[in-house]
Amino acid sequence: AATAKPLPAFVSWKDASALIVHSSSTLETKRSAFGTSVITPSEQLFIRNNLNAPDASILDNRDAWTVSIEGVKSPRELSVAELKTLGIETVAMVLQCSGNGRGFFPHKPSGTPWTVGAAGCVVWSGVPLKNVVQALGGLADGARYITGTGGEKIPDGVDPNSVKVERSVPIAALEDALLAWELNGSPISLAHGGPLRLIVPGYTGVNNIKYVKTVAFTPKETTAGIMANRYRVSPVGTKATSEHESVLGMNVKSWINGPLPEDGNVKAGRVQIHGVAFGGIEALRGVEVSLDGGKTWQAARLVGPDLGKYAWRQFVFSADLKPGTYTLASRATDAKGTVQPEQRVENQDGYNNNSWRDHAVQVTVA
Ligand code: MSS
Repeated sequence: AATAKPLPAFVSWKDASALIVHSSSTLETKRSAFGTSVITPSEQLFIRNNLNAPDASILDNRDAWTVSIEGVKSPRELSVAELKTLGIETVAMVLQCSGNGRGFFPHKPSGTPWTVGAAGCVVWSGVPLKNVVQALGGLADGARYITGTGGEKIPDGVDPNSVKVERSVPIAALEDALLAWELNGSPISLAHGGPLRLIVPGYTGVNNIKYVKTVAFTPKETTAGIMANRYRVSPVGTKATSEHESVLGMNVKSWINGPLPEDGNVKAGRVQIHGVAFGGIEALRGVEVSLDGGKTWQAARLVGPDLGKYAWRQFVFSADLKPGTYTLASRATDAKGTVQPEQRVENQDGYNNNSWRDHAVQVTVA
């Protein structure tokens, strides 16, 4: 067996036993590490960076970091210290990479083959972005998108537009967006986007811009490559263009985290089947469990505190299992009544996989 890769230096503080190191910029939480509490500890949270993180010295004086706010009546730069005077809000939410579940696509898309662990439920604290807009005189006319830009250094000799991390989300996201400086009760680490991160609850990971340098309220989506022709849902065999759907709001999803095949045989008798379920951009209504590969379903019980519409809930289904082989599946429903589908939507780059069948697990009870 291949030996596990060591933790990259910028995340050396992470819990190696809870993580799969795919590369120096992609780390996945092990399915068995999600546990049954609600919050994913920062030490266990996945990492995905498109560019090298900026130098750690940007954390030396966090309050001095500035973000430029554009597309408002009085555009200007604000320091984190100033932002801290404008309000405080806290949100618990699922942070999930658009490509989580890519590893289940049969055509083996390029990109990290995440199974379930490019996701976590975390708590951010910062200032509501709408407070900042208000302090700067309100939105400029024609603002239809929130366009956030990351603070990475662009490598020499490459076209900035092709690599910079800049994403646009619909202006409706202003309702719940934050400029956050805290993650799970600590100042945000460099790896997760400190000193300041744009948080867009309900939207896929890529829309949550780390080391945010500019927030612009724009009439159009950015033409940066990461928006214009990447992170789009295009048919298998076709290259994505701006005509294809962008990864924005997350869809309803759940998966089982225990028992898992990797834990070996399950002892016959009472078994607590548990996992996580979330509505994505909608709230969660409920989740069902199947012991027979999706032929029959029964309601599972949501456990632990409800941390709001953007957080996930842990669920449990208590079953008496006789010896045999079982295909355990879970299926969530969001507040609008949309049910997690059986099948993934096939697409070239392996985005938005919420297929309950792909996430089912086979266990042997003995
Ligand atoms: N930001 C920045 N600035 N840069 C980069 O690269 N990435 C993305 C986000 N943000 C980036 C950013 C992605 S892509 C993701 S997922 C996320 O982030 C992650 O997070 P963490 O913290 O976990 O690492 Mo996919 O959709």
